[in-house]
Amino acid sequence: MNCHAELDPLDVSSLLSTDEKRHRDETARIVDEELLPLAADAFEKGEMPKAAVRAIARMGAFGAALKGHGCLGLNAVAAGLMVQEIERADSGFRSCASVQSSLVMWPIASFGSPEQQDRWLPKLRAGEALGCFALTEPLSGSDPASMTTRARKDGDTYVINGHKRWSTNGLSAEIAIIWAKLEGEGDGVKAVRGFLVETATPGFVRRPILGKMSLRASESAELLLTDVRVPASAMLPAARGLGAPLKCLNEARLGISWGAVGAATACYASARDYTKARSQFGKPLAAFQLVQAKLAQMYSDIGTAQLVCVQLGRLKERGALTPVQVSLAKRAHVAMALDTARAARELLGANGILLEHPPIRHMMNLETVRTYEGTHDVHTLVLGRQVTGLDAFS
Ligand code: TGC
Ligand code: FAD
Repeated sequence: MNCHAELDPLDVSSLLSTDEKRHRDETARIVDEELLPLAADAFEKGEMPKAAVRAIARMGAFGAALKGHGCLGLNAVAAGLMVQEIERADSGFRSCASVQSSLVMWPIASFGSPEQQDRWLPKLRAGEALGCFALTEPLSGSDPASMTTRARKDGDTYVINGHKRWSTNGLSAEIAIIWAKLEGEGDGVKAVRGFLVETATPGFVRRPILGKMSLRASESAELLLTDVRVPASAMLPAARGLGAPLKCLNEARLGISWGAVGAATACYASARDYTKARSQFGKPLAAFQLVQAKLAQMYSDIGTAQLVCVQLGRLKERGALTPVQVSLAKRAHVAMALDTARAARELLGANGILLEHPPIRHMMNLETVRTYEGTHDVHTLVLGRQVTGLDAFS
């Protein structure tokens, strides 16, 4: 079941243009035919399948909202609908697409030089190269201002030293955006710069993060940089200060707000179909009031979230979307999707713990989605600051 075909309680489809519906439906078809069949196996093996990267590239989802360099140049709603469909298959697949689009291509398009854009955007769009985004460090997560990675100017080069952690796509990536403080610019957030570092550069070592119980289809890497020397042209010229990576996160968090609805939809559909087909006490599970209460909650929550997504997209299209609105939706939709996944898992009884049904996989994945791109509680504090005018971060 795609996100709209059977589950559109508030007729959100009527708010979409013909073009937006066409992109949504074409993505849904590729998701059904090519991504969904890979999802459980990829989770079990703990691998991002190359076939999934190819399918995402073929649907045009890498950099779908960018203009030029062969990108589709979609509006925010059409791009969001694509993301929603991809996460219906697996949050790990959506993560690969989000990082590539919002955290690698978007900063190159927004902060990069024409040479950087011409060199990397066509390859990244086509999925011929993957990129990763390295902000988090072992001792610097929710508080990226505390990063210790440093770049030192040395003639026509920069020399980078540091340790990054949890970089999605980091094992296969040909290019990494490394966020570091520039020596000589002080220790504050204004010293932060972004560098396009080829992962084959001497001194650049990456290691897989093993033992993950969540987002298993996604690559998570540790990146160790020891005297990594890059040309001065590797710096993103227009990225100055911590605001630059945080602007990238606004893009990715918006995608997560859409994607979480896709994951919730897959869980709802699984629970609805299962409880209609299975009988206990002489009648279908779906005929019991307690079961209907859970399905009704999912139906209502997903419908409301679909509507919020379209509103966010329209705000973005007219340049009016604020980071606080993105925080609101990321926080609310991921929490909703996790509640939905847990309730769906429960409705499947013992069979709900099996990988052959999607809820447990989505449930495990969504623990990561709740944590990355700003934890649930970090977004609570962003909203708290908006409401009170008082900063409760430190
Ligand atoms: P502060 O340190 O005071 O300010 C730094 C500068 O950044 C500006 N800023 C923003 N700009 C644009 N959009 C936003 N959302 C922004 N948030 C802050 C801020 O105005 C300031 O600019 P300037 O010009 O005054 O220097 O930061 P703050 O107090 O505003 O923010 C604190 C906090 C905690 C909200 C922020 O540090 C934060 O968002 N922390 C969470 C870190 C995070 O989300 N990391 C994600 C790593 S990447 C990832 O998880 C990828 S997962 C990918 C996947 O697989 O899908
Ligand atoms: P911490 O910041 O140590 O937080 C731990 C707990 O303390 C959380 O519950 C948090 O909410 C709470 N907390 C922290 N500060 C406060 C406070 N002020 N008040 C109240 N509570 C607080 N990062 C990248 O840079 N690139 C990536 O591609 C990337 N991909 C990821 C993929 C996966 C699978 C995962 C799990 C993470 C990924 N991340 C990535 C890292 C992610 O962004 C961080 O995990 C996240 O920002 C939280 O940081 P932390 O894990 O260090 O937790």
